[in-house]
Amino acid sequence: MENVDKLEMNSSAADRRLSTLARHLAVTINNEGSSIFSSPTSAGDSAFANVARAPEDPILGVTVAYNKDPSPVKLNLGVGAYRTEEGKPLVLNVVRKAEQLLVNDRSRVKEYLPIVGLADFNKLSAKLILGADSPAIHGNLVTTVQCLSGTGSLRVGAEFLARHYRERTIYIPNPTWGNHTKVFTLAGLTVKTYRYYDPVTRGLNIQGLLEDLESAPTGAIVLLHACAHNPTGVDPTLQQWEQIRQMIRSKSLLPFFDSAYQGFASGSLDGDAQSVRMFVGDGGECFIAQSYAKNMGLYGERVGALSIVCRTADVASRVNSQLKLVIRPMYSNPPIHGASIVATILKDRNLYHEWTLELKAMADRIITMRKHLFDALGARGTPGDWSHIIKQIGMFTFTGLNRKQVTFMTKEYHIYMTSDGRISMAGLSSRTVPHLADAIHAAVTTVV
Ligand code: PGU
Repeated sequence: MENVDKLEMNSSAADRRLSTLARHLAVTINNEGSSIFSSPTSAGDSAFANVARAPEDPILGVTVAYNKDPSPVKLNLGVGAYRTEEGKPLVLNVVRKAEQLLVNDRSRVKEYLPIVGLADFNKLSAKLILGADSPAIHGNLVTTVQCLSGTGSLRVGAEFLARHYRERTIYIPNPTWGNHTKVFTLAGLTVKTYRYYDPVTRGLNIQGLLEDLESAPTGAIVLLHACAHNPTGVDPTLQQWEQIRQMIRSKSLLPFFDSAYQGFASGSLDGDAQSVRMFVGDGGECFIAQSYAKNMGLYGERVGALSIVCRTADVASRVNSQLKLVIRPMYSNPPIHGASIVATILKDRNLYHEWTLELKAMADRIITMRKHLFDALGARGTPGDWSHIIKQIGMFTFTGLNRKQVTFMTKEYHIYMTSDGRISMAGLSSRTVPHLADAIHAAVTTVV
Protein backbone atom coordinates (compact mmCIF):
# COMPACT_ATOMS: atom_id res chain seq x y z
CA MET A 1 0.00 0.00 0.00
CA GLU A 2 2.76 2.34 0.99
CA ASN A 3 4.53 1.63 -2.27
CA VAL A 4 1.41 2.37 -4.25
CA ASP A 5 1.09 5.70 -2.47
CA LYS A 6 4.69 6.46 -3.27
CA LEU A 7 4.16 5.57 -6.89
CA GLU A 8 1.17 7.85 -7.08
CA MET A 9 3.10 10.64 -5.49
CA ASN A 10 5.91 10.17 -7.94
CA SER A 11 3.64 10.06 -10.92
CA SER A 12 1.91 13.27 -9.89
CA ALA A 13 5.32 14.91 -9.50
CA ALA A 14 6.17 13.65 -12.97
CA ASP A 15 2.86 14.99 -14.32
CA ARG A 16 3.55 18.35 -12.78
CA ARG A 17 6.98 18.43 -14.36
CA LEU A 18 5.63 17.45 -17.76
CA SER A 19 2.97 20.10 -17.71
CA THR A 20 5.52 22.67 -16.56
CA LEU A 21 7.76 21.64 -19.42
CA ALA A 22 4.90 21.89 -21.89
CA ARG A 23 4.03 25.35 -20.62
CA HIS A 24 7.64 26.42 -20.88
CA LEU A 25 8.00 25.13 -24.42
CA ALA A 26 4.72 26.73 -25.43
CA VAL A 27 6.00 30.08 -24.22
CA THR A 28 9.29 29.69 -26.08
CA ILE A 29 7.55 28.65 -29.23
CA ASN A 30 4.91 31.35 -29.11
CA ASN A 31 7.65 33.92 -28.66
CA GLU A 32 9.08 32.68 -31.88
CA GLY A 33 5.72 33.03 -33.59
CA SER A 34 5.84 29.45 -34.78
CA SER A 35 4.57 26.13 -33.52
CA ILE A 36 5.77 22.57 -33.19
CA PHE A 37 3.00 21.61 -35.58
CA SER A 38 4.10 23.93 -38.33
CA SER A 39 4.94 21.95 -41.44
CA PRO A 40 8.57 21.66 -42.47
CA THR A 41 9.87 23.12 -45.70
CA SER A 42 12.88 20.95 -46.49
CA ALA A 43 13.12 18.38 -43.73
CA GLY A 44 12.29 15.43 -45.95
CA ASP A 45 11.35 12.31 -44.03
CA SER A 46 13.09 13.21 -40.82
CA ALA A 47 11.46 11.94 -37.66
CA PHE A 48 12.20 15.42 -36.32
CA ALA A 49 10.62 17.29 -39.19
CA ASN A 50 8.35 19.13 -36.80
CA VAL A 51 11.08 20.44 -34.55
CA ALA A 52 10.89 24.21 -34.50
CA ARG A 53 14.10 26.22 -34.53
CA ALA A 54 14.80 27.55 -31.03
CA PRO A 55 16.14 31.05 -30.48
CA GLU A 56 19.74 31.55 -29.38
CA ASP A 57 20.27 32.03 -25.66
CA PRO A 58 19.91 35.73 -24.75
CA ILE A 59 23.37 35.80 -23.12
CA LEU A 60 25.44 33.01 -24.69
CA GLY A 61 23.89 33.82 -28.09
CA VAL A 62 25.62 37.21 -27.96
CA THR A 63 28.98 35.41 -28.22
CA VAL A 64 27.66 33.36 -31.15
CA ALA A 65 26.79 36.60 -33.00
CA TYR A 66 30.12 38.17 -32.01
CA ASN A 67 32.09 35.22 -33.36
CA LYS A 68 30.42 35.60 -36.74
CA ASP A 69 31.36 39.29 -37.07
CA PRO A 70 34.55 39.78 -39.18
CA SER A 71 35.12 43.38 -38.00
CA PRO A 72 38.58 43.99 -36.44
CA VAL A 73 37.11 46.48 -33.96
CA LYS A 74 34.42 44.14 -32.63
CA LEU A 75 34.03 43.95 -28.87
CA ASN A 76 32.20 41.31 -26.83
CA LEU A 77 30.69 42.79 -23.68
CA GLY A 78 27.90 40.23 -23.57
CA VAL A 79 29.00 37.26 -21.50
CA GLY A 80 30.25 37.81 -17.95
CA ALA A 81 33.75 36.46 -18.47
CA TYR A 82 36.94 38.16 -17.34
CA ARG A 83 39.41 39.44 -19.94
CA THR A 84 42.89 40.89 -19.43
CA GLU A 85 43.99 44.38 -20.49
CA GLU A 86 44.96 42.67 -23.76
CA GLY A 87 41.41 41.42 -24.15
CA LYS A 88 42.42 37.78 -23.58
CA PRO A 89 40.81 35.15 -21.32
CA LEU A 90 42.82 34.67 -18.14
CA VAL A 91 43.97 31.45 -16.54
CA LEU A 92 45.05 32.40 -13.03
CA ASN A 93 48.67 31.69 -12.16
CA VAL A 94 47.57 29.90 -9.05
CA VAL A 95 45.34 27.64 -11.15
CA ARG A 96 48.27 26.76 -13.41
CA LYS A 97 50.35 25.93 -10.33
CA ALA A 98 47.62 23.74 -8.85
CA GLU A 99 47.19 21.94 -12.17
CA GLN A 100 50.94 21.29 -12.32
CA LEU A 101 50.85 19.81 -8.83
CA LEU A 102 47.97 17.56 -9.83
CA VAL A 103 49.68 16.41 -13.02
CA ASN A 104 52.94 15.68 -11.18
CA ASP A 105 51.20 13.58 -8.56
CA ARG A 106 51.38 10.10 -10.08
CA SER A 107 49.21 8.65 -7.33
CA ARG A 108 46.20 10.54 -8.72
CA VAL A 109 43.73 8.45 -10.69
CA LYS A 110 40.64 9.13 -12.76
CA GLU A 111 38.19 6.98 -10.82
CA TYR A 112 34.59 8.11 -10.40
CA LEU A 113 34.02 10.57 -7.61
CA PRO A 114 31.25 9.78 -5.12
CA ILE A 115 27.79 11.02 -6.18
CA VAL A 116 28.22 14.14 -4.02
CA GLY A 117 31.71 14.88 -5.36
CA LEU A 118 35.09 15.46 -3.79
CA ALA A 119 34.84 15.49 0.02
CA ASP A 120 37.66 18.01 0.56
CA PHE A 121 36.24 20.32 -2.05
CA ASN A 122 32.83 20.25 -0.38
CA LYS A 123 34.19 21.00 3.10
CA LEU A 124 36.42 23.80 1.86
CA SER A 125 33.65 25.33 -0.24
CA ALA A 126 31.31 25.52 2.76
CA LYS A 127 34.12 27.11 4.75
CA LEU A 128 34.80 29.64 2.01
CA ILE A 129 31.25 30.95 1.92
CA LEU A 130 30.25 30.51 5.57
CA GLY A 131 33.58 31.36 7.21
CA ALA A 132 36.10 29.07 8.91
CA ASP A 133 34.59 29.74 12.33
CA SER A 134 30.98 29.14 11.28
CA PRO A 135 29.03 27.43 14.10
CA ALA A 136 26.83 25.83 11.41
CA ILE A 137 29.87 24.00 10.03
CA HIS A 138 31.16 23.02 13.46
CA GLY A 139 27.73 21.71 14.40
CA ASN A 140 27.54 19.62 11.18
CA LEU A 141 24.42 21.51 10.17
CA VAL A 142 25.62 22.02 6.61
CA THR A 143 25.48 19.50 3.82
CA THR A 144 27.47 20.36 0.70
CA VAL A 145 27.45 18.61 -2.65
CA GLN A 146 29.73 19.32 -5.59
CA CYS A 147 27.71 20.32 -8.66
CA LEU A 148 28.21 21.51 -12.24
CA SER A 149 29.16 25.11 -11.50
CA GLY A 150 26.60 27.66 -10.32
CA THR A 151 23.90 26.60 -12.75
CA GLY A 152 24.10 22.95 -11.75
CA SER A 153 24.05 23.86 -8.07
CA LEU A 154 20.91 25.94 -8.54
CA ARG A 155 19.28 23.15 -10.49
CA VAL A 156 20.09 20.41 -7.97
CA GLY A 157 18.84 22.64 -5.15
CA ALA A 158 15.65 23.39 -7.07
CA GLU A 159 15.03 19.72 -7.88
CA PHE A 160 15.42 18.87 -4.21
CA LEU A 161 12.98 21.62 -3.21
CA ALA A 162 10.43 20.53 -5.81
CA ARG A 163 10.48 17.02 -4.31
CA HIS A 164 10.81 17.69 -0.61
CA TYR A 165 9.62 21.17 0.27
CA ARG A 166 6.04 22.08 1.00
CA GLU A 167 6.01 25.45 -0.82
CA ARG A 168 6.87 25.31 -4.51
CA THR A 169 6.86 29.01 -5.31
CA ILE A 170 10.18 30.77 -5.71
CA TYR A 171 10.48 34.55 -5.81
CA ILE A 172 13.30 35.90 -7.94
CA PRO A 173 14.37 39.55 -8.25
CA ASN A 174 13.18 41.68 -11.16
CA PRO A 175 15.39 41.76 -13.14
CA THR A 176 17.69 38.81 -12.61
CA TRP A 177 20.09 36.52 -14.48
CA GLY A 178 18.11 35.28 -17.49
CA ASN A 179 18.60 31.59 -16.77
CA HIS A 180 17.04 31.66 -13.28
CA THR A 181 13.46 31.43 -14.55
CA LYS A 182 14.26 28.47 -16.79
CA VAL A 183 16.28 26.56 -14.18
CA PHE A 184 13.59 26.86 -11.54
CA THR A 185 10.59 26.35 -13.83
CA LEU A 186 12.02 23.22 -15.38
CA ALA A 187 12.81 21.84 -11.94
CA GLY A 188 9.08 22.05 -11.22
CA LEU A 189 8.91 25.25 -9.16
CA THR A 190 6.57 28.15 -9.84
CA VAL A 191 8.49 31.35 -10.44
CA LYS A 192 7.28 34.76 -9.29
CA THR A 193 9.22 38.01 -9.07
CA TYR A 194 9.83 40.57 -6.37
CA ARG A 195 10.64 44.23 -7.08
CA TYR A 196 14.36 44.90 -6.94
CA TYR A 197 15.66 47.58 -9.28
CA ASP A 198 14.29 51.08 -9.63
CA PRO A 199 15.11 52.42 -13.11
CA VAL A 200 14.45 55.99 -11.99
CA THR A 201 16.98 56.05 -9.16
CA ARG A 202 19.06 53.29 -10.78
CA GLY A 203 19.24 51.88 -7.28
CA LEU A 204 17.53 49.31 -5.08
CA ASN A 205 13.78 49.51 -4.61
CA ILE A 206 14.00 48.38 -1.01
CA GLN A 207 10.42 49.43 -0.25
CA GLY A 208 9.00 47.43 -3.15
CA LEU A 209 11.22 44.49 -2.30
CA LEU A 210 10.07 44.35 1.32
CA GLU A 211 6.41 44.78 0.34
CA ASP A 212 6.61 41.94 -2.16
CA LEU A 213 8.27 39.61 0.32
CA GLU A 214 5.72 40.56 2.93
CA SER A 215 2.87 39.55 0.65
CA ALA A 216 4.53 36.27 -0.43
CA PRO A 217 2.91 33.11 0.95
CA THR A 218 4.46 31.84 4.18
CA GLY A 219 7.32 29.49 3.45
CA ALA A 220 7.91 30.66 -0.14
CA ILE A 221 11.47 30.35 -1.46
CA VAL A 222 13.35 33.60 -2.13
CA LEU A 223 16.29 33.73 -4.53
CA LEU A 224 18.90 36.28 -3.46
CA HIS A 225 22.10 37.26 -5.24
CA ALA A 226 24.77 36.99 -2.52
CA CYS A 227 26.69 39.92 -4.02
CA ALA A 228 27.28 41.74 -7.32
CA HIS A 229 23.68 41.43 -8.49
CA ASN A 230 23.40 40.40 -12.14
CA PRO A 231 22.46 42.32 -14.28
CA THR A 232 22.03 45.52 -12.25
CA GLY A 233 25.25 45.74 -10.22
CA VAL A 234 23.07 47.05 -7.38
CA ASP A 235 23.44 45.35 -3.99
CA PRO A 236 21.61 46.05 -0.75
CA THR A 237 23.65 47.80 1.94
CA LEU A 238 24.35 45.76 5.07
CA GLN A 239 21.56 47.62 6.80
CA GLN A 240 19.17 46.75 3.99
CA TRP A 241 20.31 43.13 4.09
CA GLU A 242 19.35 43.15 7.76
CA GLN A 243 15.87 44.44 6.88
CA ILE A 244 15.54 41.74 4.22
CA ARG A 245 16.71 39.09 6.68
CA GLN A 246 14.17 40.15 9.27
CA MET A 247 11.36 40.09 6.72
CA ILE A 248 12.38 36.67 5.41
CA ARG A 249 12.63 35.15 8.88
CA SER A 250 9.43 36.75 10.17
CA LYS A 251 7.48 35.28 7.23
CA SER A 252 9.32 31.93 7.46
CA LEU A 253 10.45 32.34 3.86
CA LEU A 254 13.31 30.13 2.67
CA PRO A 255 16.39 32.01 1.39
CA PHE A 256 18.24 30.54 -1.58
CA PHE A 257 21.49 32.40 -2.26
CA ASP A 258 23.10 32.45 -5.67
CA SER A 259 26.78 33.18 -5.05
CA ALA A 260 28.39 33.44 -8.48
CA TYR A 261 30.70 36.39 -7.78
CA GLN A 262 32.27 35.96 -4.33
CA GLY A 263 35.35 38.20 -4.33
CA PHE A 264 34.36 40.06 -7.48
CA ALA A 265 32.25 42.74 -5.83
CA SER A 266 34.61 44.13 -3.19
CA GLY A 267 37.76 42.20 -4.02
CA SER A 268 37.41 40.48 -0.62
CA LEU A 269 36.11 36.93 -0.27
CA ASP A 270 34.91 37.52 3.29
CA GLY A 271 33.42 40.91 2.46
CA ASP A 272 31.32 39.46 -0.34
CA ALA A 273 30.04 36.63 1.87
CA GLN A 274 28.56 38.90 4.53
CA SER A 275 24.98 38.68 3.29
CA VAL A 276 25.03 34.88 3.43
CA ARG A 277 26.75 34.81 6.82
CA MET A 278 24.15 37.15 8.25
CA PHE A 279 21.41 34.66 7.36
CA VAL A 280 23.34 31.63 8.57
CA GLY A 281 24.25 33.47 11.77
CA ASP A 282 20.63 33.65 12.88
CA GLY A 283 20.36 29.85 13.02
CA GLY A 284 17.73 29.63 10.28
CA GLU A 285 17.86 27.38 7.25
CA CYS A 286 19.13 28.41 3.84
CA PHE A 287 20.41 27.20 0.46
CA ILE A 288 23.59 28.45 -1.19
CA ALA A 289 24.70 27.79 -4.78
CA GLN A 290 28.38 28.61 -5.30
CA SER A 291 30.27 28.99 -8.56
CA TYR A 292 34.03 29.05 -9.14
CA ALA A 293 33.57 30.14 -12.75
CA LYS A 294 34.41 33.80 -12.20
CA ASN A 295 36.39 34.03 -8.99
CA MET A 296 38.82 31.26 -9.96
CA GLY A 297 38.36 31.69 -13.70
CA LEU A 298 37.27 28.04 -14.00
CA TYR A 299 34.33 28.75 -16.34
CA GLY A 300 34.58 25.69 -18.58
CA GLU A 301 35.66 23.32 -15.81
CA ARG A 302 32.14 23.61 -14.37
CA VAL A 303 32.98 23.67 -10.68
CA GLY A 304 30.42 24.64 -8.07
CA ALA A 305 28.78 23.55 -4.85
CA LEU A 306 25.34 23.47 -3.30
CA SER A 307 25.25 23.90 0.47
CA ILE A 308 22.11 23.46 2.50
CA VAL A 309 22.21 24.76 6.05
CA CYS A 310 19.78 22.84 8.26
CA ARG A 311 18.52 23.13 11.82
CA THR A 312 20.07 19.89 13.02
CA ALA A 313 22.89 17.57 11.99
CA ASP A 314 20.42 14.72 11.62
CA VAL A 315 18.27 16.67 9.14
CA ALA A 316 21.41 17.71 7.24
CA SER A 317 22.48 14.11 6.82
CA ARG A 318 19.01 13.02 5.66
CA VAL A 319 18.92 15.91 3.18
CA ASN A 320 22.31 14.75 1.90
CA SER A 321 20.95 11.24 1.33
CA GLN A 322 18.12 12.68 -0.80
CA LEU A 323 20.45 14.94 -2.76
CA LYS A 324 22.20 11.78 -3.93
CA LEU A 325 18.89 10.55 -5.33
CA VAL A 326 18.51 13.81 -7.22
CA ILE A 327 22.04 13.73 -8.67
CA ARG A 328 22.46 10.06 -9.54
CA PRO A 329 19.90 9.90 -12.39
CA MET A 330 20.91 13.36 -13.70
CA TYR A 331 24.65 12.97 -14.25
CA SER A 332 25.66 10.25 -11.77
CA ASN A 333 28.61 12.10 -10.26
CA PRO A 334 30.52 15.30 -10.99
CA PRO A 335 33.84 15.76 -12.84
CA ILE A 336 37.07 15.45 -10.90
CA HIS A 337 39.54 17.89 -12.44
CA GLY A 338 38.14 21.34 -11.62
CA ALA A 339 37.16 20.39 -8.09
CA SER A 340 40.68 19.05 -7.50
CA ILE A 341 42.14 22.38 -8.62
CA VAL A 342 39.87 24.27 -6.22
CA ALA A 343 40.60 21.92 -3.31
CA THR A 344 44.36 22.16 -3.94
CA ILE A 345 44.21 25.95 -3.77
CA LEU A 346 41.82 26.22 -0.84
CA LYS A 347 43.73 23.86 1.40
CA ASP A 348 47.20 25.33 0.88
CA ARG A 349 47.90 28.55 2.80
CA ASN A 350 50.27 29.97 0.20
CA LEU A 351 48.18 29.10 -2.83
CA TYR A 352 45.09 30.48 -1.12
CA HIS A 353 46.89 33.74 -0.41
CA GLU A 354 48.10 33.95 -3.99
CA TRP A 355 44.53 33.40 -5.18
CA THR A 356 43.19 36.27 -3.06
CA LEU A 357 45.78 38.59 -4.66
CA GLU A 358 44.91 37.54 -8.19
CA LEU A 359 41.21 37.85 -7.44
CA LYS A 360 41.69 41.33 -6.00
CA ALA A 361 43.65 42.32 -9.11
CA MET A 362 40.72 41.21 -11.33
CA ALA A 363 38.20 43.09 -9.18
CA ASP A 364 40.42 46.19 -9.20
CA ARG A 365 40.84 46.13 -12.96
CA ILE A 366 37.05 46.09 -13.34
CA ILE A 367 36.72 49.04 -10.97
CA THR A 368 39.37 50.92 -12.99
CA MET A 369 37.41 50.25 -16.19
CA ARG A 370 34.32 51.76 -14.55
CA LYS A 371 36.26 54.92 -13.80
CA HIS A 372 37.73 55.07 -17.33
CA LEU A 373 34.36 54.69 -19.00
CA PHE A 374 32.75 57.24 -16.70
CA ASP A 375 35.56 59.74 -17.44
CA ALA A 376 35.42 59.06 -21.18
CA LEU A 377 31.67 59.82 -21.31
CA GLY A 378 32.27 62.95 -19.22
CA ALA A 379 34.99 64.06 -21.65
CA ARG A 380 32.57 63.63 -24.57
CA GLY A 381 29.82 65.53 -22.80
CA THR A 382 27.48 62.59 -23.31
CA PRO A 383 24.03 63.69 -22.14
CA GLY A 384 22.69 62.08 -18.96
CA ASP A 385 23.93 61.11 -15.53
CA TRP A 386 26.43 58.26 -15.83
CA SER A 387 27.45 58.05 -12.18
CA HIS A 388 25.79 54.63 -11.91
CA ILE A 389 28.75 53.26 -13.90
CA ILE A 390 31.04 53.92 -10.94
CA LYS A 391 28.42 53.18 -8.28
CA GLN A 392 27.42 49.72 -9.51
CA ILE A 393 29.24 46.68 -8.23
CA GLY A 394 30.73 43.54 -9.75
CA MET A 395 31.13 42.43 -13.32
CA PHE A 396 28.32 44.35 -14.98
CA THR A 397 27.07 47.84 -15.64
CA PHE A 398 23.36 48.12 -16.25
CA THR A 399 23.74 51.08 -18.58
CA GLY A 400 20.12 52.12 -19.03
CA LEU A 401 20.59 51.94 -22.82
CA ASN A 402 17.44 50.67 -24.49
CA ARG A 403 17.07 47.80 -26.94
CA LYS A 404 17.18 50.11 -30.00
CA GLN A 405 20.35 51.78 -28.77
CA VAL A 406 21.93 48.38 -28.15
CA THR A 407 21.04 47.26 -31.68
CA PHE A 408 22.51 50.48 -33.05
CA MET A 409 25.78 49.98 -31.14
CA THR A 410 26.09 46.44 -32.45
CA LYS A 411 25.30 47.40 -36.03
CA GLU A 412 27.36 50.56 -36.25
CA TYR A 413 30.16 49.92 -33.76
CA HIS A 414 30.35 46.10 -33.58
CA ILE A 415 29.86 46.22 -29.84
CA TYR A 416 28.03 43.16 -28.53
CA MET A 417 26.00 43.23 -25.34
CA THR A 418 22.75 41.80 -23.99
CA SER A 419 19.61 43.54 -25.22
CA ASP A 420 18.73 44.80 -21.72
CA GLY A 421 21.68 47.22 -21.94
CA ARG A 422 23.97 45.23 -19.66
CA ILE A 423 27.68 45.42 -20.41
CA SER A 424 30.38 43.22 -18.95
CA MET A 425 32.97 45.63 -17.55
CA ALA A 426 35.35 42.67 -17.32
CA GLY A 427 35.42 42.55 -21.12
CA LEU A 428 36.69 46.15 -21.41
CA SER A 429 40.28 47.39 -21.51
CA SER A 430 41.93 50.82 -21.57
CA ARG A 431 42.35 50.35 -25.31
CA THR A 432 38.65 49.67 -25.96
CA VAL A 433 37.07 52.21 -23.59
CA PRO A 434 37.22 55.09 -26.15
CA HIS A 435 35.45 52.96 -28.79
CA LEU A 436 32.70 52.05 -26.31
CA ALA A 437 32.36 55.67 -25.15
CA ASP A 438 32.06 56.83 -28.78
CA ALA A 439 29.37 54.22 -29.38
CA ILE A 440 27.38 55.12 -26.26
CA HIS A 441 27.65 58.82 -27.10
CA ALA A 442 26.39 58.22 -30.62
CA ALA A 443 23.58 55.93 -29.41
CA VAL A 444 22.37 58.38 -26.78
CA THR A 445 22.51 61.38 -29.07
CA THR A 446 21.02 59.81 -32.18
CA VAL A 447 18.71 56.95 -31.12
CA VAL A 448 15.80 57.44 -28.75
N1 PGU B 1 24.20 32.85 -11.32
C1 PGU B 1 24.45 34.09 -11.79
C2 PGU B 1 23.88 35.25 -11.07
C3 PGU B 1 25.24 34.26 -12.93
O1 PGU B 1 25.49 35.48 -13.37
C4 PGU B 1 25.76 33.12 -13.59
C5 PGU B 1 26.59 33.25 -14.83
C6 PGU B 1 25.48 31.87 -13.03
C7 PGU B 1 24.70 31.77 -11.91
C8 PGU B 1 25.97 30.57 -13.64
O2 PGU B 1 27.31 30.47 -13.72
P1 PGU B 1 28.06 29.09 -13.93
O3 PGU B 1 28.92 29.29 -15.12
O4 PGU B 1 27.05 28.03 -14.12
O5 PGU B 1 28.82 28.92 -12.67
N2 PGU B 1 26.26 34.31 -15.67
C9 PGU B 1 27.17 34.82 -16.67
C10 PGU B 1 27.77 33.75 -17.57
C11 PGU B 1 27.04 33.37 -18.79
C12 PGU B 1 25.76 32.62 -18.51
O6 PGU B 1 24.70 33.24 -18.69
O7 PGU B 1 25.83 31.46 -18.09
C13 PGU B 1 26.47 35.95 -17.40
O8 PGU B 1 27.05 36.47 -18.35
O9 PGU B 1 25.38 36.35 -16.97
